[in-house]
Amino acid sequence: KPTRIGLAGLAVMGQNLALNIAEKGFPISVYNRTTSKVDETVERAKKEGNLPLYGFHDPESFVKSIQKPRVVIMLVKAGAPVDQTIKTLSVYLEKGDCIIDGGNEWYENTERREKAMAELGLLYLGMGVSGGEEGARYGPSMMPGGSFEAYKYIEDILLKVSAQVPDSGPCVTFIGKGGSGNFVKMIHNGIECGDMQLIAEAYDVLKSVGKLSNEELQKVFSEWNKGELLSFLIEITADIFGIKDDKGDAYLVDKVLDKTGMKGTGKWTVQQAAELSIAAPTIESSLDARFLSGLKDERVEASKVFKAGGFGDILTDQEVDKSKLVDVRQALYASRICSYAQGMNLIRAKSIEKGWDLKLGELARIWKGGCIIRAVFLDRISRLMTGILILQTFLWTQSFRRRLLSDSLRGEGWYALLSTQVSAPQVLSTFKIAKQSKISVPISRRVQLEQNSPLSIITSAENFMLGGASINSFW
Ligand code: NBP
Repeated sequence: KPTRIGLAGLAVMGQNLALNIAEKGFPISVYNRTTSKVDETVERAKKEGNLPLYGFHDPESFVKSIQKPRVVIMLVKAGAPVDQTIKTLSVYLEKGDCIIDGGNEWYENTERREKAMAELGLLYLGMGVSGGEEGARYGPSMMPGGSFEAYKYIEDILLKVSAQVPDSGPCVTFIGKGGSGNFVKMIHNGIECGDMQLIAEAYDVLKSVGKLSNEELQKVFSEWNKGELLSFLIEITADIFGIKDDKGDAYLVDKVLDKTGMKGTGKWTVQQAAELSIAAPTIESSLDARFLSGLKDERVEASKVFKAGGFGDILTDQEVDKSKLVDVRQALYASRICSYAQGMNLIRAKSIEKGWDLKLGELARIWKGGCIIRAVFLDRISRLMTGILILQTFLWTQSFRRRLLSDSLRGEGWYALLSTQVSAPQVLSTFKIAKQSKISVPISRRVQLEQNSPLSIITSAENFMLGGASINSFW
């Protein structure tokens, strides 16, 4: 009996998504260039409850095992491997069949392939899938874009396989035409980069200025995760502070090298921001931080010069009231709202340019579960989409950037060079401007250049104090 759907590409994402689909009762055929992964997946399907998953070692029998019109999801590395896989499979596909690229593909590649497939009478979808390994296995957020007809073929599968959020339904919706599904997923990843940077900055303030221990940090983040910051990334941040290394005598977080790379979607997001003339300062800052983190050797050298010049730690020598410092929570919340709004602004601008007619509230809804940026406040973003866009436009002003730079120049040249990285305080001060409050937010910042700690510019504790103004009252 033919299977309902096929999946080609059985690395982390493909293997788990195939098992998820099978578990939801849709018989699935699977294929991978390296056949050992096919056997591995079949083995897992047996172990995880005799799931209806069938492995094939050659592309022809794989394609022919699927019911017509055939639908094949590809989950291979973006770029040339996708073209290669399409070439391999399309030989056996027939008019009306459909290929879905579930990877993090550049949206223009998807549009190019959709056209080429149409010439062969085949339908094509570019579908962002978020949630990593666990999401793929137990319920991801899915962003399909391209042929609506193709979407309709598999809507019933996607509705069951995606993450289910009790009050807002399955985390999937038809995004729009062309490469819109990939574009939206790319921006999702850009927002994720911004989120991670903001959390890292908050961590840095608490650890370096407040000198909170890992136990205290875990308590603070767990507490934050009970309120408006409730989200996947805050949750896993809280968890990591409690994990010891494999010898069990030191905390793992203190052993992680402060150096990171990137896979591409964050960079594409920033390139698109520039193309569309949309300000995305938090997302851009997060990318800058990654670039700088990669320069480990230079940073170690610079830290020696910095210390020799008498610029030690300005803040780490000061007594700080830890209980007040925990108000970084408010800064983080404000910053995250703005970061998500920057992403939404980018999507809106692209939607207008391409005539995609994307529904921003719907996007916030399908990001509420399954994906890495899931957060409780997306509920509000979903409802208040119009308001938040206006807010964001208001928030980012050139004059504010100038103010930051001039403040920095009064300090040291170092600061001026690097201050464009600052994201959380930018937001708070612009919040202040937006609210036209009279709260004074002193700007002072330092550059932390020691070995073993992230190169980051952080602001003094008082920068993070919102005084009497609460973010909740603002929006
Ligand atoms: P990878 O991105 O690591 O790709 C590995 C897969 O690509 C394997 O199945 C491999 O086959 C196949 N492949 C390659 Br590489 N070159 C090929 C070629 N020339 N022809 C055919 N197949 C080829 O896998 P992944 O991490 O599961 O990610 C899959 C997609 O999902 C990517 O676009 C990724 O960006 C995206 N994504 C990943 C995550 C995540 O958490 N990993 C999350 C969200 C989205 P082989 O076994 O024969 O080498």
